[in-house]
Amino acid sequence: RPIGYLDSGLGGLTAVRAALKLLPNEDVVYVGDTARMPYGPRPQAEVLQFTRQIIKFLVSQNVKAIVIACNTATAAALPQMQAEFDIPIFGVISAGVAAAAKITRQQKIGVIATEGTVKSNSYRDGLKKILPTAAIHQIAAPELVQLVEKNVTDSKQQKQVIAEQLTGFKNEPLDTLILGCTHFPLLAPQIQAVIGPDVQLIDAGAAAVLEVQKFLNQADMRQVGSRPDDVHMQFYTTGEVSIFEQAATHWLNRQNLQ
Ligand code: DGN
Repeated sequence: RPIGYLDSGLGGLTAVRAALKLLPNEDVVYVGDTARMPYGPRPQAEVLQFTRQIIKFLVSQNVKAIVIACNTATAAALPQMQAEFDIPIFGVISAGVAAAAKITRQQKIGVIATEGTVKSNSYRDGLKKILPTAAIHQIAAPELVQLVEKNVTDSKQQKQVIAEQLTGFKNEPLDTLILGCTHFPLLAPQIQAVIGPDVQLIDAGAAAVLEVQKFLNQADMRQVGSRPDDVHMQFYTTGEVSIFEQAATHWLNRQNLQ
């Protein structure tokens, strides 16, 4: 049985990318809700409703576990979805929090995310529980989502938008920066170039897949039999198929997607 992933668009592919490395034998069903993205500016109740719809679809595809590979949806819906569905459901925020808490040295932590995730304060609250004295600085960076969704590959334009979105960190020296939107790891090298080489970047989606790996091992739910080059991956989008396929192929660095 496959593992299900969902996002508002292409961002959850960063979790799939991590899964290709960490869970190379596991089949994948992915849903990108491109027609209704971005989730960031939407009310939490609406994001919760969308998340529930997609989880119902994934359950109908007979998945054995689900990763809500979207921080905005995790912030809006995770505990409720875990209560409603009788299947293991993972979010990305607690994994990102744990990874950042482990790696930070000076407890100066930045978070870039969507408006919805920043407003929810999920990262701040999660970090404060582990590191009560940490300095946490959150910034909404919705334009970075558009860079990915619009498949902007011009490095000058990328750099300019990233620098603009991160200006709020100018007077905030950081040692760790949480990429609190699953779209952002696709721009990690460019973000690193703007923020400087000394700041450690945290990929929350990849951290979540690590949790899934641990869970599957413990629960003895690993898929056996299929080889990494034989793994079945199915992608669904609510938006324009050809645009999604082109961008997903580019970002996932794969030849062809189904
Ligand atoms: N990729 C989603 C996240 O991690 O929050 C959000 C992107 C969006 O819909 N704005």
